[in-house]
Amino acid sequence: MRRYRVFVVIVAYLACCAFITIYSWAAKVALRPGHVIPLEKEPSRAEVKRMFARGEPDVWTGKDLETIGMPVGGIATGQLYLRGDGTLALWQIFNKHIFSGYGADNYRTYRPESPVDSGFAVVVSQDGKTLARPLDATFGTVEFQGEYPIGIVRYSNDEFPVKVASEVFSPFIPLNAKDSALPATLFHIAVENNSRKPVDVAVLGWLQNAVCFDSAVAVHANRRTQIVNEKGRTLIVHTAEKAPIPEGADAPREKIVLADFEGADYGDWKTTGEAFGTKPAAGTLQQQNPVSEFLGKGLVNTFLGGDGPHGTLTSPAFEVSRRFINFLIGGGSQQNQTCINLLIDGKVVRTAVGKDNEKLESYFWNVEELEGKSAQIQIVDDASGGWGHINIDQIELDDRPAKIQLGPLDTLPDFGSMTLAFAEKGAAAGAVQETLKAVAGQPWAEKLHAEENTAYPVNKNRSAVLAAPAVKLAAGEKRTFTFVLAWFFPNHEKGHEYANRFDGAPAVAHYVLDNHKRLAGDTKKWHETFYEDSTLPRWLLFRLHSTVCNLATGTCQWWKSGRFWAWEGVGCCNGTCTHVWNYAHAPARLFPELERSAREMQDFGEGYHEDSGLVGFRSDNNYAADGQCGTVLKAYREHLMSADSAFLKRNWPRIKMALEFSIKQDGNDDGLIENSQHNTYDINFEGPNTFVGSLYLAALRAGEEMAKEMGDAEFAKRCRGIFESGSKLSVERLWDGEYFFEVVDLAKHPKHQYEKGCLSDQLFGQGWAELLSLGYIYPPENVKTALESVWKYNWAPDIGPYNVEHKPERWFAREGEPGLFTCTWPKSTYLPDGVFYKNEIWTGIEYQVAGHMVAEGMVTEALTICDGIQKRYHPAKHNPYNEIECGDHYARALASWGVYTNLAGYEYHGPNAHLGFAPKITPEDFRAAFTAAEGWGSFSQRRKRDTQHQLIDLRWGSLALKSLAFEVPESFEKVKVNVVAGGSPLACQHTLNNGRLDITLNEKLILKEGQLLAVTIQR
Ligand SMILES: [Ca+2]
Ligand SMILES: [Ca+2]
Ligand SMILES: [Ca+2]
Repeated sequence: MRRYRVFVVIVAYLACCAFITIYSWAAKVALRPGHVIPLEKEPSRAEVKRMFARGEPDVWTGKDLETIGMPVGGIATGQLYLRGDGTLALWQIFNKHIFSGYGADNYRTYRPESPVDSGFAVVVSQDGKTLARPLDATFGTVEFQGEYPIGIVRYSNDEFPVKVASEVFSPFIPLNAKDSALPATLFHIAVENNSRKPVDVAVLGWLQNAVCFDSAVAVHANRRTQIVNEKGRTLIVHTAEKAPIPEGADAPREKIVLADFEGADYGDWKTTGEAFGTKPAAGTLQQQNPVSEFLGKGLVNTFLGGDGPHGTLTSPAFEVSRRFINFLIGGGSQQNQTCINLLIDGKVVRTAVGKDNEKLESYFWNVEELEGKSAQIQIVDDASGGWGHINIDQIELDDRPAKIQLGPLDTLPDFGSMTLAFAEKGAAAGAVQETLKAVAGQPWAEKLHAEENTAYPVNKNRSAVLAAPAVKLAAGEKRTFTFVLAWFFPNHEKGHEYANRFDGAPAVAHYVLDNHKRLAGDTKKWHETFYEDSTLPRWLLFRLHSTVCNLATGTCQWWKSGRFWAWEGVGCCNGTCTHVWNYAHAPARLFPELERSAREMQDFGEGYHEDSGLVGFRSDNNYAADGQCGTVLKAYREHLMSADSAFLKRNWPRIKMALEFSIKQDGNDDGLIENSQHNTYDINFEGPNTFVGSLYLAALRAGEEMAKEMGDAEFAKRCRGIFESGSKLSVERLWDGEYFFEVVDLAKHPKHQYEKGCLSDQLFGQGWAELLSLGYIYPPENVKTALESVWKYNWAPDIGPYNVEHKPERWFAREGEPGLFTCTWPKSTYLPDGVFYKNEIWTGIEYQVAGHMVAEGMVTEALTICDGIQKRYHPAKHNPYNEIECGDHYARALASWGVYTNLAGYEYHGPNAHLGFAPKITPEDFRAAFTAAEGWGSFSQRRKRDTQHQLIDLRWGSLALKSLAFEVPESFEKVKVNVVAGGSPLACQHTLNNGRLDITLNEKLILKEGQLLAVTIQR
């Protein structure tokens, strides 16, 4: 909220009138043939009405349920999905690096898989008959409603006397990162007697022991399952433990060498493709790093002709006649692509991959349960990129496992514990057995075990079950059963923050239940404040908050050291990349402590270069121009979201040096960076441009503000001077009348530039400046016109025609769907070798642009862009919670929060205890949640002809306030201001300038949870 425009959207759907003005002249522009994006594309009146209407939450049923996978684990504790039918899926909680892909394959329609068996069933007895149904798609009618973080699945069936609503979530409390990062999921299973007669109801819950999930095939160990009664609760506790190597009476038989690859050819093994050639390799191949630790003189090595070729090598059938299959393995680490498989009846029953290392290492499969079967070994090279090959040697059948370097059992990444806890005392084992007997024959019940303490070989999958004791429900009566699923896998390479606080899954479950009222209560309070208690369109709230779930996926980690670390997308592109995270605003506003840790421990810690001020963009030695400037902006944002100036004081010298690094790139202090600028499009811009340039100018403004606060007047002045020059020169040299372009010598730099193109991100830094209340960095009229041009030239209601002309590298939108292109050349020659990803649609850029549009009053356009994302991610097509770019759950999508805060015209300076709002949508009646450094709550505003009422309702934590700012209509030329907190009037001063009302309280106020601050402005 920086300035106050004459034009304010008063009645939502009147906004579409604005289009008429914008587009009356549009048809006059001469467009390049091939730029097949319509200039006229205002949404219909009905569409506008729908988008602006408050609406109801989406409820999905039927086929739509299949794509849904809503993250329901704690932040940075792995990735556990709640599927549309209420079952759990994915289960990526075992510290394995799961690479979700570079994007090309991610955007597809599929049902998330569940490799771990778990579930709930409701068992009812009525009139001497026992009926049971599992809580899944087979129940009958199933409805899913999921507004992150809370998923609700409703089950009903006319043939079944009870209906069920299952509420599933992990505690999620803004500003309380630790309680939002619990490796646990809560289930509130509400069962209601739908019939006219009493009914006895029991709820069963089960969970497979998946400890040693990946290593089970390669370790000699036992899994153990116990049913534990403690603290008035019953828990299934799954662990694993060492097992003795079978010896003595059961003497090991002589080993059988299946293949040593010492022959002149592959013998009776059969090859396909080119990768294996006609004979084993003699060692290292051409252009390959040294291959070592194979046996004898030959091995399988598919680097024949480099990584490019594919192929398979398959053994003849053999009998599995020993307990283990031992072999040596090296090469690539890609699942299913650079692997060795054990096939039975042609189906893969064991698989192993290399570690992106040429050295061969011992590995083994435990195949005890397969003894006597006929099997084949198949070696696969189905990869062409880096590490697209596999090395194998010395395959043996043996009764002893090879000595491998997996390390002791309790250090394995997937070693730990899992639990399913019932919040009360469960039924006794005997009673559970009786229930199981009563439901025998149902497929889900067949595999369940109710033994109280049992150990079994680690490669056996067993599911244990517990039961809530049967209770009688009268007709219409309802009862809620509370369960907690918890996991504890501390052996992540960098450790888990959660492991600092707990010693096992049972401890996590007990913590959740000991604090159940507060954890569930605060989570629901946030959900209610954000979704229910708001005037914003419900679909929009869904969309803007859905991306926050990325924090609870494989994209994010919170290390034992306290450092927040992230990929770009799940398992893809490491190092909390500064330029991708440049877009992510949600974590900073919801969990500022996580972002502060990334600044201090990475950007100004491990990735910081003391000598130069360079911030390695993946915590390395490499410079990204946008990431470097963005780091300064993030530092200022983290300061604004702090309760005091301690963060800024600690980091200021390094923040200043980081900015000076960018000033050095500028070279002559004129405010334009002209040299080579590596950036988020994975290329370098080679001339002045406003993508990096606006970030640079915004960083200078942030530097100026921080320098002033730190009493460094000289540096503040220097920043100001460079900023003013850069702002002026950008307009002089980079403005084409409609938008900002790049000045570059294409003869010298023919590739990767955008030159006269219209880049959607051309005002990225201006959008940042808006979010940090830094004001205009270019003249307002240029900013508005450029944003309108981005809409005009880059927004396509149907991306099809343009993508037929100009194919994208990756499709993140399909024909018929809307989207905002990264870059187009509406008026000049298309650059086929221009900036990478030019023809792609990235939700992160769309949110970035939409957020900025909101700030500029282009609310209809902004909502249309967000609605486009909502349409593309409808569950009929895609998982609505998984916005994809380079990998699943891509971090850039966290830009959505910028749209949200701009809709409220939110401005905040924690250390100054300043809070302001200027709603950009329905300012006459506005209500929305907000967060501050130490508290969050609800802001509402009501505007009438002569009065404007503001209410700040603090729902959680505390809020220090010394000054406030609001926007009033132009007609309010002189006002009276009345501030009341906790029922008492507060003395204050105010100033009114151009519709901006600044209020300064005489005394600093600390608003406490549950307290209200009311401001009445009287004209
Ligand atoms: Ca060999
Ligand atoms: Ca290959
Ligand atoms: Ca310069």
